[in-house]
Amino acid sequence: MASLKGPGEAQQHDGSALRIGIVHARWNTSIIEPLVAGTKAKLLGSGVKESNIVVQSVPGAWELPIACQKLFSASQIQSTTSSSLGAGDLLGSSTTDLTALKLDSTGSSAASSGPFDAIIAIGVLIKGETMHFEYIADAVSQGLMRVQLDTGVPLIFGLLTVLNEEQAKARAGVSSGSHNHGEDWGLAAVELGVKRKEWAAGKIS
Ligand code: DLZ
Repeated sequence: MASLKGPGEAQQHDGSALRIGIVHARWNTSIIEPLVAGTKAKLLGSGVKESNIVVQSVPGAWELPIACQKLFSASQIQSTTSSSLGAGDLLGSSTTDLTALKLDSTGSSAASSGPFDAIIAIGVLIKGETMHFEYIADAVSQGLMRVQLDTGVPLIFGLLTVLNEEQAKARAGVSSGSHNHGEDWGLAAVELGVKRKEWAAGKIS
């Protein structure tokens, strides 16, 4: 019987016009590495060009929200310095930074030097014996959602919050027969990146 869990049948979306950022924590590196690899594999498999995938790291999950926010701003600055401004922000209701969004004649951001179409935040929080885990997990989750809604850029939630290393391995495709959740995050980034562009252009398919 098919599992109730998971995003259902994978949807195919063409990621060839997208620029995607990956920001990952370095804590629990042995789990982070396969998650990032699984994410990248699905981005590339969906047509995202290698040169349009930018990977940055931060020490721990706590740093993910600020890093995602500032990386997005940096991509906007990069886009305005590499060419003149477009017609304005059609992509979201953001109050910060989006005035600098560069659009081409089709209303899309130019992939290689344009602002990111989606950012994937990847971290692994493993519960210890103190309350650290609870505080970080809650704050990071809320921080990532805030960045997503403030910027209007899809921010994929690649934060594993697990009780032990075994659970982490089972979600990173490391344990035999287990599924790598990074693959789902890569697909989600492409789907949301494509849909956001369409919605921004007033297209509802
Ligand atoms: C301090 C800490 C602890 C205890 N556990 C984790 C963890 O399981 N996963 C993770 O990504 N980061 C952890 N950190 C580090 C914090 O996220 C952060 O990097 C530091 O507190 C410095 O701000």
